[in-house]
Amino acid sequence: MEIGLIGLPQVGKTTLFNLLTGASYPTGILGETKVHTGSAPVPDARVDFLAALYRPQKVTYARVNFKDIPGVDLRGGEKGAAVRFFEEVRGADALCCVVRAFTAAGVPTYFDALLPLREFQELYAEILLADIMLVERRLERIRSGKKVSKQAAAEVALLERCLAALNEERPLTEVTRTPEEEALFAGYGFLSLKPLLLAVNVDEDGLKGGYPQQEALLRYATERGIPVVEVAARIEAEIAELPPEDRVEFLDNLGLQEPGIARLARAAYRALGLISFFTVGEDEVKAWTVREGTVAKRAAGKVHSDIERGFIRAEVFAFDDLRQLGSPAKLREAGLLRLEGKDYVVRDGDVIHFRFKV
Ligand SMILES: Nc1nc2c(ncn2[C@@H]2O[C@H](COP(=O)(O)OP(=O)(O)O)[C@@H](O)[C@H]2O)c(=O)[nH]1
Ligand SMILES: [Mg+2]
Repeated sequence: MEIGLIGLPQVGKTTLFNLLTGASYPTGILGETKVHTGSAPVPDARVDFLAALYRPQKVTYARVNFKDIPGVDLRGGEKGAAVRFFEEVRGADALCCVVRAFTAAGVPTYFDALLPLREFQELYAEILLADIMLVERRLERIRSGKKVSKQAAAEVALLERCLAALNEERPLTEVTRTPEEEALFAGYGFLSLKPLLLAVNVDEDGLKGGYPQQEALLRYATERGIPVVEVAARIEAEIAELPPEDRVEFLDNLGLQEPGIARLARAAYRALGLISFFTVGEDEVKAWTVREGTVAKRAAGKVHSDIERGFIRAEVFAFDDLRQLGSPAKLREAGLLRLEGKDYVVRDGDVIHFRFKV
């Protein structure tokens, strides 16, 4: 599960990537060509709560992978200039577009002024254009083929519907498809089919008092169902250098309860359709990642293949019930401890103990 970070050059993608993954790649490189990959913990207050309760030796958060690619430079002017940059994120499961809403004297701006909405619109247009080019290429290939099979005809009809949507500036998520068409879709790596989120990289002023185009940007994203996370990458990087006990105070001064990258990591996790269940004990409290809709037996397989094979029952309670009542014993008294079978659909926040025999 990987999120591709995309954006114009010098908007703070690598700074954000470093913050998320704990890496320390150089930032501020003009004409950057390197691609970085790494994984980021998904901060979760529920895990913290469980850790405080069970006092385990080890605490493990969920993780998501990020890929940081060179900034898309559109100033060459040729049509579809972004496509070659986007090739790096063809295989990503979701995209996070980073836009610049910070001022910094030494960092060249892409436009004459700070225009985060315009950045996003231009990038979004490039995403749609990249898909248009892909559809057109595929249509051409099918049409130039000699045999016209039934499947090819079905594919042409689908691709034409795609083209119509894209030309109306609608992403491919809005094209309705039958299950058969869904299968045809799978192999293409269309960009506008991927969940998209928007990270706005702000400075301290932006955090406290807003930034240019803020309202219009938020409206534009909301209208399209695109989640927005505002982060202050540079300041957060500075705060991350401080000893942990000082961090809270600095975040507090900025009016933040937690770092923006925590929100970003969680938004990415959600955009990927992922949920967490927890296992608890004296040795480890751990968040496990499954897709929404995963059944108990499959979830057990995440923990160990033996547990999936020898699955008997899942003992389940909801994290929120535990937080309310305070202890597993009280949950039992209240009848909130459930025994579930192999087809139980795991919910986000379930605390599970698997019973199995080998
Ligand atoms: N003042 C300020 N500078 C930032 C911020 N984020 C990134 N920068 C600086 O902007 C430059 C470009 O950052 P980088 O992460 O390399 O951007 P990328 O090209 O999008 O990967 C670097 O000099 C960063 O230190 C921010 O939030 N505030
Ligand atoms: Mg970079």
